[in-house]
Amino acid sequence: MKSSIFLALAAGAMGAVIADLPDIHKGMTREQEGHKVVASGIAPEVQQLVPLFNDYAPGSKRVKIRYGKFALPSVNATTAMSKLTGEQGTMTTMLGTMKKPCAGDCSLITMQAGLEYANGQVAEPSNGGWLHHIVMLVGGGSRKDSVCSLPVERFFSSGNERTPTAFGDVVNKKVKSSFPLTASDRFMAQLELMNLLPKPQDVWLTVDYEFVDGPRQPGWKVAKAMWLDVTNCGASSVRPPAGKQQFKLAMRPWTSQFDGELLGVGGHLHDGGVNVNVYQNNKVICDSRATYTEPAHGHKVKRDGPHDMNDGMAHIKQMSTCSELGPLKKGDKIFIDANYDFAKFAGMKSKAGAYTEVMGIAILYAAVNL
Ligand SMILES: [Cu+2]
Repeated sequence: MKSSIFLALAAGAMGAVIADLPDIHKGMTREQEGHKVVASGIAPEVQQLVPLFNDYAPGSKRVKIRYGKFALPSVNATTAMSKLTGEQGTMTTMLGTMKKPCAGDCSLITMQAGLEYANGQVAEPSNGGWLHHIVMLVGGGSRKDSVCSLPVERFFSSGNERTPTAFGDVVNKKVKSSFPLTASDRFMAQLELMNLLPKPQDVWLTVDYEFVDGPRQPGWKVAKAMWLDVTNCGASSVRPPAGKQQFKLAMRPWTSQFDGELLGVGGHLHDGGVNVNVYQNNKVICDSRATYTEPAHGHKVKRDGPHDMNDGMAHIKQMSTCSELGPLKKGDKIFIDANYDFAKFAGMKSKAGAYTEVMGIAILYAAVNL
């Protein structure tokens, strides 16, 4: 069971977001928000930050937790992982027990992943640090996944675009929801990081959590993440059909056990992808489309998902998202299909010249009545 869970989570860079959030930082610098840089020292494991969503969730707190350290190999080093993926400078790991923002009851409002160096300086592509992807799960008690029969719930994911995820309608405030946690919950993650520099570097994963302490707010709905995948509950990666430039990958419908409100959804594709359609009872409720970077030259690193590498190829820069999608009813059939066109957008190829595996995923968030 365990290995299949981890396989199912070996997904690529992911930006799950409820809405295209406006400037949530309200003009504050990182320092003003409370992010510390400790010159030639090590930044604290837990930092209190200024809350950003008090207007949605009165009394909310915001905290940054650092996880690590993680030793990134040089981009020139060949590792077991780089042999597998063809991507140099990467490392993957499972985090078994991660510190939570609260020990007892609290409710998550937003989360945002990041990457830092020892002193707290942001690790980003310009200085070599790449957050390839993270998928976070919560286990313990009666936790189970919303879509697949896993004894853990997949609730958060991010790629290097580091898009914040909201567990409620924090922009328009029409639906009140959060992701409640209890003392028995355990956080775990599947993580892939990457180095762009020709020297090893140590980095720390960060997660900024905004949350409300105490039991779930009366009358608030519960946020659920639905991991919709063309491999259904499989390993997410699909070998492109041989000899085809255009193809469609489709998922078996998932039947909702929930009543609630659909908050938002965004797709995930690899290069060559055009769009992900999300269906509710055979009607498209979101057409999540890929936009590509302009091709540029001078860099050899390949990667999965949105980025700005200069390797002479156009790559997926962003996937559009949809929000406020209306009601979700028990019995609704929800599914996706993913469309690829290698004639229009170049697909990734291995050194041997074969197309590498692709994905078709969408993460749908709903506020459900529980
Ligand atoms: Cu992927």
